[in-house]
Amino acid sequence: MSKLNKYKRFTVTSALPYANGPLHIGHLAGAYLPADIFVRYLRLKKKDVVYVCGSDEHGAAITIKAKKEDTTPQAIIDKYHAQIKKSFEDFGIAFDIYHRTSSPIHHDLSQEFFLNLYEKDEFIEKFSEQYFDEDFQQFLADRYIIGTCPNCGNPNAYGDQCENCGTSLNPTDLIKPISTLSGKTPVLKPTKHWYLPLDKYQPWLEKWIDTKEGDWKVNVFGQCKSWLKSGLQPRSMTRDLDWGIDVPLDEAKGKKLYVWMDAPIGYISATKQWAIDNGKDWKLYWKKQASEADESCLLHFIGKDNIVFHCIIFPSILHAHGEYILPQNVPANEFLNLEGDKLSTSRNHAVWLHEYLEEFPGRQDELRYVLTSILPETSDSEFTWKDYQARVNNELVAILGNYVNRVMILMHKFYDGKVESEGGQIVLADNHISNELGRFYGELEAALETYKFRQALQTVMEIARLGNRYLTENEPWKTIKTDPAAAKTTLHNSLVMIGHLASCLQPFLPHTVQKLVNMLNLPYSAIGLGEEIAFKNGHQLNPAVLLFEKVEDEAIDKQIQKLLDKKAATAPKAPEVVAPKENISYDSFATMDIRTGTILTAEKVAKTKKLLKLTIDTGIDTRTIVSGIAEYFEPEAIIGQKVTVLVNLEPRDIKGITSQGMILMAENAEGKLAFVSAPDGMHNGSVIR
Ligand code: B3M
Ligand code: ZN
Repeated sequence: MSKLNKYKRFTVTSALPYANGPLHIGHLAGAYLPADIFVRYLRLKKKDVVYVCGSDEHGAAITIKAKKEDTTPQAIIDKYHAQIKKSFEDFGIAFDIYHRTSSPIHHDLSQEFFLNLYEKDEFIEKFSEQYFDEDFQQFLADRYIIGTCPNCGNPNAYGDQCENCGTSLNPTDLIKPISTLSGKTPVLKPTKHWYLPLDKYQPWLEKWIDTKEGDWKVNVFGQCKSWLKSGLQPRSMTRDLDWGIDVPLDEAKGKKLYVWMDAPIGYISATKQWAIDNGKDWKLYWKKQASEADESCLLHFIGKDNIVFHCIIFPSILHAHGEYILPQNVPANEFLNLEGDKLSTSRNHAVWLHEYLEEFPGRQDELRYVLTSILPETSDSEFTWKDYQARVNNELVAILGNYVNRVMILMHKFYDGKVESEGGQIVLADNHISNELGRFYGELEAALETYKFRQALQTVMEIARLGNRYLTENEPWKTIKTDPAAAKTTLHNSLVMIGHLASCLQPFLPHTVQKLVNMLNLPYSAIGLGEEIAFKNGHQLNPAVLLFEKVEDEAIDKQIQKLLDKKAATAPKAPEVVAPKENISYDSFATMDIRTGTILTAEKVAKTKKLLKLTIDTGIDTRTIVSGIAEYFEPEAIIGQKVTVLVNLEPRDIKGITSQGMILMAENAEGKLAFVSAPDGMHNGSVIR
């Protein structure tokens, strides 16, 4: 505990997942598994730690999902909160509390924060033009609007953030904004909102972020510096939405808090609830104390798309409030990919945690091991099922499981599983092993404390490798006949090493450690971190059980096939195409006179559903054409539309109107119609041939 040693108390958070869908391995690798490992380590170091999380139940992510599933936001959050909570429990993420932001305690605290800043006059109140969807009569905040990111050119940036480059945005920053409700270009309408003056906090933020240089991961620090460099803008903390926490002001009736204003406060409200449930004082974990030495070490584990909110916006809110501590570190991870492609909820390209737990019962630690081995700590990384199989079979089974199994089997074979030690208890009697273990512990702690969990796990595996080598070199199955005392020493030393393995594996593979202590016939509490287990004379070991089983090709092929099936099911279908007509001569084609034109007027033909009466400028003349497109186009919407016209079609009488020609339309297999129009710059009357 080098740098972290000065803290006696830790407040650890993992990003609150939106309760709008199940968890997948990308979530685990981003914000949960690293935090869980770290927290388990802190607990082993006997630190006072609270580890909080919960469901993020507000914002457009929830209401959009409700609309999609044709249900209420409440039904969505209830369903997914329960599912997510259970998956975390079954997988073994050791939160002290998994709370939810729909709880009254959270609503109260969020409003309290807002009012605190409001009363200090921190917010800028301003009327501004905001995008509004006229079809849906709704202002378009956050995920209700997409467009091109002005920073990186991503065409699917949201109104509050581009997930590609992480930049936080305002809807009016988007190039070519489109409403996700109607698919149309929204209009601007004035509305009042309360803005957090990030520009005012910028000098303070700069100073604070600079103190983190060399301490924070380079990706996190670098992103912060680049946002600061481009200059921060005030950011609205309120929204025109009907789902969320009410803005606690009379004049803001019907408005809600921005979800990123309330969600991080969820960490605090979760801690409050935990404190109530456990007779603790939540303030010790969140508020500034009389002396800095008494303050808690606040750590936010997140994925890289949440950096701006945890490093710029939430710290600004905490700073403006004044009574709260700031994050000591924000060890954000990059993204995990799957089988060569981005993980995607909408395309169903994911390994869902609840499905894994069902299909691989009792194999949580296999997934924990593989994900820890490939955590996207410094750059994006990739999960493949073949790699999962290889790591389980070649590392967990062949190295770790095999070592433990060999020692346990021999202990039972030679001594009926009983420790017989003249000295009263086993003492590790091998200098080389002692030195190596000392080195491993040093490396392990250094890696864990700098959030290098991949490296930390590899160090633990070094102990198993060392054990295997030691057994192979000393061959107790041979020396048992030639030098029984030497065989016993070898096996006793090996047993001590298994104790160390159990100790070091605790942050990583808790279910496996449970199996190990059962086999060793010890209580879980008997194994501290780095403390040697003193096996007493006469101690009886339990029968050997296999720690891991081989993953067969069949199981892996099934998973790969499942992903392929999902891909096929969500891939856009090839459009149906109408069968071709018989050939015609060039001459019959050449008889058609097709021109470009423009619709000048359009009106419905009375007492018909399908017909529009159009006046067309054909370049040759202005004429009337009756067209059967009224079900697809509003008359007002097509005035000025460029069209192509078959001008020498015999005039026809339709509903008492003489129609002089025909407008050409493209029609797809679903009957969708579109105008066929010449490119800009073609004057009316241009010939099409
Ligand atoms: N729910 C975004 C996400 O799931 C958001 C995190 C909140 S953390 C306070 O990526
Ligand atoms: Zn971008």
